[in-house]
Amino acid sequence: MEERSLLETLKQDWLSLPLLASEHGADVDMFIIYIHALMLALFVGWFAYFCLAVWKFSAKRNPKADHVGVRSHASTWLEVAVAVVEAILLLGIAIPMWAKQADKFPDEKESEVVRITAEQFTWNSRYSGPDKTFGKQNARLASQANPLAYDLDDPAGKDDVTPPVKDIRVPVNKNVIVHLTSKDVIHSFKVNTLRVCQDAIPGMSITLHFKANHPGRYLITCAQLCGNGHSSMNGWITVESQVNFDAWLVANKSKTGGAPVSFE
Ligand SMILES: [Cu+2]
Repeated sequence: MEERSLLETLKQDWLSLPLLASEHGADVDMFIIYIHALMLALFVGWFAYFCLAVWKFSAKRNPKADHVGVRSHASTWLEVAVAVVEAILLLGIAIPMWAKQADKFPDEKESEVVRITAEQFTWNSRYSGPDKTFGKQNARLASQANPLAYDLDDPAGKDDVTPPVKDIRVPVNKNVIVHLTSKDVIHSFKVNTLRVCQDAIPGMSITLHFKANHPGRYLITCAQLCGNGHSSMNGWITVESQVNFDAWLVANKSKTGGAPVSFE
């Protein structure tokens, strides 16, 4: 049997973290562990203080109330120490981690770029095809047959691939850049296994990136209450080999011919 490290046991058995399938996710998991360690220390510390107070200041031991109260400054220093630890977690770890994700984008040319459009209550994806250029979209072209308003005359869009809704795929061990938006209300694209969660906002295209390093089929959920079908707003992101991914794109290209498919 494969030996599991203490860290893996802690993550899986104690914290019940889901499978980790992305490169940056290891930092997120470590951060979750640090927060839990601080919470554990606070819990043990406060509980010990509570027991001490019940024992030390019982009516039997202190029949007469002391109106001066606490004379030592230990509690003040303890509070300062907790605030310092929290500041280190926020300024030293959380913000730099966020800045790294937000600023250090991989090169689009060397990445797989996918446009994901959220709508009540599903996920649409679109890939740019061999020319690596997405066809234009124009709000004036929106209709029931073309709800995401693709410009069907734009040559750049001729090789675009629009897979069926809720079926998003990415190659393993390759940087993926997502251009995320929403057709109607605010949604949030969340994939626990990839440690990815980003709001999708109508009128805005928000980019995010990740590198999935573990093949599998992972659940996409919507992490923003978005209407009465919110709980059913799921989808699947499949992480697979480049060969399988390319074959899937070709298969979908021939099926849809780059034209929009109908929505659920
Ligand atoms: Cu939603």
